[in-house]
Amino acid sequence: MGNYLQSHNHKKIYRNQYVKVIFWGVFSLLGAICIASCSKAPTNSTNSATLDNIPVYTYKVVTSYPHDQRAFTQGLVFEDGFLYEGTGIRGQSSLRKVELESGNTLQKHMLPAQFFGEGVTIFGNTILQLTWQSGLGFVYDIDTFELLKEFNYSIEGWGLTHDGKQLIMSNGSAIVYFLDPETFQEIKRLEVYSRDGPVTGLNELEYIQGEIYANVWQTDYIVRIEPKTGQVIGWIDLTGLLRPEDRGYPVDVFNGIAYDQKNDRLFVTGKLWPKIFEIELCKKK
Ligand SMILES: [Ca+2]
Repeated sequence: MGNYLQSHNHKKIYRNQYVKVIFWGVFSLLGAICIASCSKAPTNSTNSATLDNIPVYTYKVVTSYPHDQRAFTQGLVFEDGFLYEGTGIRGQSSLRKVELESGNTLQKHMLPAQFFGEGVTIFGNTILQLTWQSGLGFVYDIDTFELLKEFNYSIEGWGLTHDGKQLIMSNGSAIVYFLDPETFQEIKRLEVYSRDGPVTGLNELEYIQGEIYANVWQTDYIVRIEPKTGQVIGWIDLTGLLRPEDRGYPVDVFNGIAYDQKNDRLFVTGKLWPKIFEIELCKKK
């Protein structure tokens, strides 16, 4: 019996070692695949995605930067080495120029107290900023933040970006609106849809390499949208990005996507989050 047990135990040990080798082999392979699949460049190779085969991406944190934890982020863009941020809450809404590395606000314009600031985008030498329920948008000089003009719209204002020719706006629904940047009149609208139907709650936006990226309100997801059809061509799962140690005081939802086109860097943050993250995307499936 002793020999049998010894022999049996040896077999178990060998089997366990064999399993371990297989496990670490597969783990290493997956790691290699993940590294190989991570990309600073969020390429638009997903344009061929079908509804039954929409790629899912996870992320790798490249680095993080301080973010004003009083900033209720509603709009975020990166231009010529600086972040520009629009914040919300009536009485606290602002437009800011922010130094990325320090998180310091270099320039700030406060909105009149009745306005709840929303999405921002930089178009030419101007910064445009939406308000939530006032039907009013502002156009500022990018250098001085001087208010140049105002414009009106008939929907709620949430996210704002542009494709170089048209402004692209969200209002918390599944629709993205394309506006003329001179007249602010609607040119067209698209419903954003995935395999399971319309994707509602589209919030902060960023136009990146021919795609529209949109935060999905109250989730940790960004959808990548094909701008001609409205089809979702990728999901980015950012679960766990803000770690428990950064949640020691009230934080709100994930919101804020900015892209440094010159250096191909992708930044994300959230409302009242203490950090802005530079991330790379890793294809999950
Ligand atoms: Ca943005």
